[in-house]
Order: sequence, then structure tokens, then C-alpha cells
Amino acid sequence: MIMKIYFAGSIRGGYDDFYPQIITLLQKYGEVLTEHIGDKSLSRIGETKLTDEEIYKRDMQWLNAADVIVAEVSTPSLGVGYEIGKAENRKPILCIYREQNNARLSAMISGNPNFVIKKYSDLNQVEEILEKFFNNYASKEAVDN
Ligand code: 6IA
Repeated sequence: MIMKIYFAGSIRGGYDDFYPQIITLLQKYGEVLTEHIGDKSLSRIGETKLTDEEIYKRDMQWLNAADVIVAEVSTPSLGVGYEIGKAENRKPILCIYREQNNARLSAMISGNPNFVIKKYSDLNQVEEILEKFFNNYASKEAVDN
């Protein structure tokens, strides 16, 4: 079975240019349900043909279908906070975080023991973080089944 990965990243909260590369790295481990978040032209301001109601409905379906959530939390986003809050205690959640301009991560995320939180400064580090997280996840799955 191919793993389903929900990648969450700030859109209207502020778009981050690293998303396309992070999504490419994630595709090594499974299907990224939300790969459109890496589409720069569309996601600058969150414009799309879908209404907000349609976006919400589709994303909640994907969130429920996902085996694991990976959230890029460097840019504060109500949407990302909501998504990881909804998935908490139901799915493994990895939050990756890039320190920029001394901005500090919300204590509601950094202080939450249900999230695996990893800081990075470049994509090589993201690659290492993902490798460790997914290897760990795969070995837990093997024990559970
Ligand atoms: O509050 P934010 O907009 O920063 O919330 C971002 C999060 O909400 C992401 O993790 C997405 O899963 C979800 N989200 C918010 N807006 C959209 C959206 N807009 N499409 C899909 N998911 C969204 C349309 C732009 C899209 C074509 C890139």
C-alpha cells in the first residue's frame, strides 16, 4: 500500500518558496495528496476556481484519508493550525520549522508533545528529517501489524 501524505503549509497566511522542493522530497515516501500546494502560480494568494467551501470539504476528506501529516509551520497560518489540531491524536504529525527573523513558533505547537517538531535551515536537513521520521514510522507500523 502506498502511504498517503497530507502536506500542510501556509497559503493565505503567507506562501513559502520551499514548498515545491519539500513536496518533491515527500514523494519519495508516498503519494502527496496536497501536491497542488507546491504550485506557485496558484498558491500565491490562494486563488483557485474552487470556492472556499469546496476547498474546505476536499481538504478535510484528504486529511481523513491521510496516513501521516507533514506540516511546514514556519509561517503562522490559521489553516495549518486548524489542520494539525484536527489530526492530533489520530495520525502521526511531523512539523518542520525554519527559523526566520527571530520569529518564534507558537507555544501551542512547540509545546505540544503530540507533534514531532524539527527545525531546519536548508533542504538537505529536510531530507534527513524526513528520512528519520518515515523510517521510524515504517518500523512502528511493522510492530503494530
Ligand atoms: O490559512 P491558510 O490559507 O494559510 O491555510 C493553509 C492550509 O489550508 C493548507 O495546509 C491547505 O491544506 C489549506 N488550504 C488553504 N487554502 C487552500 C487552497 N486554496 N487550496 C487547498 N488547500 C488550501 C486554493 C489555492 C490552491 C490552488 C493552492
